Amino acid sequence: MAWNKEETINRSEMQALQLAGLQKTVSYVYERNACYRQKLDDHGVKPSDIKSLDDIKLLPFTTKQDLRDNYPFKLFTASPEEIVEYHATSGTTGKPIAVGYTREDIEIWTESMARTCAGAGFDSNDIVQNIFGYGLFTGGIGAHYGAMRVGAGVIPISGGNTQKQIMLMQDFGTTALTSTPSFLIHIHEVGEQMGVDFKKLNLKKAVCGAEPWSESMRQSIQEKFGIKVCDIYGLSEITGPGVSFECWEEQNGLHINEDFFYPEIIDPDTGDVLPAGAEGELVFTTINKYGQPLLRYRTRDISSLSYETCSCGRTLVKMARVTGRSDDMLIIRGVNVYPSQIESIILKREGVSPHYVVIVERKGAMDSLRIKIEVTEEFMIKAAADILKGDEFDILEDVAVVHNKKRNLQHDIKEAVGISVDINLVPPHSIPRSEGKAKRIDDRRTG
Ligand code: DLL
Repeated sequence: MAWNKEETINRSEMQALQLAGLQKTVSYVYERNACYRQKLDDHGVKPSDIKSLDDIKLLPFTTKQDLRDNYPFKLFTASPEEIVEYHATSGTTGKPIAVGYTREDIEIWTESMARTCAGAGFDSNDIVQNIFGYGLFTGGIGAHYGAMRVGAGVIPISGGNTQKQIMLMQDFGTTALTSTPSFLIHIHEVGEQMGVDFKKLNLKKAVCGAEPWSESMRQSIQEKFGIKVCDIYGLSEITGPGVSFECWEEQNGLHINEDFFYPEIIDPDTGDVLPAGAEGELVFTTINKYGQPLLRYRTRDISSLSYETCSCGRTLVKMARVTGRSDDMLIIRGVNVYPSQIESIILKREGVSPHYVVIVERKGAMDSLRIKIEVTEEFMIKAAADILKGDEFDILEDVAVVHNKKRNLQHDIKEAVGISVDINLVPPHSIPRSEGKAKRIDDRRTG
């Protein structure tokens, strides 16, 4: 069930809201922020030039570099007295990107997250274990605001503490989870070792996101926990989690809260706006934000838009699952490769786990890909038992199984992605686990 009436209004009503929001935002940043005024003047555009939604094309893009150059607060439009909350991105190198919210921004964020939670079937009967990290990362607090708004009871456990996560699921009778998908897989793995059958717990649903993941990973989580899982997308710069969300009914594409965040898809090379259905870089303009509104922010995330009707009744445009960031995209011998393409193949094979790292190396002038994948515990136990028994035939059979697994994976990846890869099958638990976003790429190329 939709949470707000704006989720089901018709296209012309939505466009009227969007145009009003866009005009207000452009005037607001022009009047209140010197950097934006300069940028718009340099571009030769005035707020009064925005007469239709199409005129958004007149506006310059904003990039991550603009936010870095103006770190921490130079792109804020609200005064310090108006800002009530700060967050920052988790950038691994250099300074993070700072974001600030006014009271109105927190309200919009909370409503976006309430729509997300309601979209995934959360309500006042639910006990939500919020595994997204609390702190500067927007995941924990964003999910907390939304789950509370739909009336659920929130357990603010944050990330990490795997055994305690499992204990609370059992003791508190958790019904709903919010987490990165990779950490849920880790929780399941630890629980299995403790002899926990997650399907016998009260768990029913989850909202997962914050990192690229595949449809096969969703199927795997649904199957392992016996729950239904909806995707959630967002980025700190725009609002945090809740920019878009999947509905329980279709689980196929994410409805964008487009009355708050106006989406475009552009060709990442030329900046040209692409039509509905075309794949390209997602760009958002916040049209209802006061702390740090962003005009045509280039997300680097690759997706496409669909205006087709959805059986859930929402009319909000849908974006396709984000397969990866354009800066996560590896170009190997001229071929574009996303780790999530590889993930969906790995997950279809038996005997290997969803724990993998894609290693990029340069040998001479050639880039090559090596994928480290853990074999499953069951497979390892059988092989170890055969070695202990000393039965040569069984041991040889295990070696043949490993060999075939490698060959089949190599074949499937070559078919799907178009390049040859090396496969390293490694023992269970040998790849480091993350408590938040998983690190899937190890790029060892220099220069
Ligand atoms: O990850 C906000 C968030 C928290 C989203 C909790 C969903 C749930 P950042 O740390 O700024 O914010 O990272 C944003 O993460 O540009 C995408 O590249 C990636 N990302 C987020 N959600 C998804 C998703 C949060 N569902 C960056 N699928 C974004 C794929 C995602 N990638």
